[in-house]
Amino acid sequence: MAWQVMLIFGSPVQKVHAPSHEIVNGKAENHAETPQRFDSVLAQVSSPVRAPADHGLAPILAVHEADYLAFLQSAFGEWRVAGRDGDAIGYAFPVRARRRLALARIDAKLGQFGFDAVTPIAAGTWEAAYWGAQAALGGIAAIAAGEARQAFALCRPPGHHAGADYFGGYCYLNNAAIAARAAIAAGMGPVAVLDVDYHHGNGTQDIFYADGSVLFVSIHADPRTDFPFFWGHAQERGAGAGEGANLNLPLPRGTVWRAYAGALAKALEAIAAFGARMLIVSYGADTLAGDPIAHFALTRDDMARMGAAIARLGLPTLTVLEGGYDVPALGDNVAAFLAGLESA
Ligand code: SP5
Ligand code: ZN
Repeated sequence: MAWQVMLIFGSPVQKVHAPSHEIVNGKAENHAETPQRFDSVLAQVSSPVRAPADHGLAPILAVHEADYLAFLQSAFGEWRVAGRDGDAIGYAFPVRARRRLALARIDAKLGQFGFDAVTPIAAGTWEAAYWGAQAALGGIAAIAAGEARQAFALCRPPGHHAGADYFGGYCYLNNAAIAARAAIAAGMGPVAVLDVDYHHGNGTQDIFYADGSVLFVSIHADPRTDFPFFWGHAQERGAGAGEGANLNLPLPRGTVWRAYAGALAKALEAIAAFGARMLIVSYGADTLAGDPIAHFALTRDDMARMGAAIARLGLPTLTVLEGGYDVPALGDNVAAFLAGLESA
């Protein structure tokens, strides 16, 4: 077994994002995406976690719109100025035609830039999301410099539901997309993003949908039954220059390893056929049996199998953390996946 160096990046600043509630199924529930997730992973990873260097806003602006980033930075302050308690959550959303409008009220802006009621903006949201993105960029920089063949970015809040100009699904900045663009800028392309979170990575799909320079492949719960509902269907294959560079592999609730492994084989085949020279994995541990908000039935041993299968591609790989809400088990599940990745 050839053990490769896996460098791990994360910043304690990422823990300052701590929304109290989300609105789901008509009720205010405790927010599932907690700072304790960071600690659960920190306690189980095998090597020390490095605080990333500050790569600044430029690599984030390569993915996200400037007005959206300005909104993320000012939203919580505007919410307070409007006299509101608690965290900022929108209540009206532009279904008919989302377009640039000069909106005045924070409530209007929350709807303009957000697509759900489960993703509050709290006091430290911007700082935490910013440093999560820097963790992903730290991983790319380390691989680009030849310091490591693999890296793991302990990104929370997660990123794969965030688009160029929208937040949602507990995500604000798309860490995987920011890393992919940075890898291309460093001459490491072609890049493939493999998304194995339980939920479809709609933000990553949207960012690269008409691009063609990045292959996006996602294995996820069928959006006919599961969040994010409006993206992730098998017929979404990319557009224009990105035609054919988007592959969705939806699976039913209750999926176990046997069926999952079949989809994973198709995903890996597509990545090889694309000629990827760099891989970014959006890893969510919400595919395991017992996750409180998701409905697949993979096991911890399956995490090691999944990691090993991905490693057989033989590509330099950055893994970024997405979901996984069984907090006490999260660290062990991530560690099992990373051990699999290192074992091939
Ligand atoms: C990154 C990521 O995994 N985001 C997932 C966001 C999904 N949030 C909405 C899921 C709602 C599921 N409802 C379960 C209610 C249990 N009390
Ligand atoms: Zn998820």
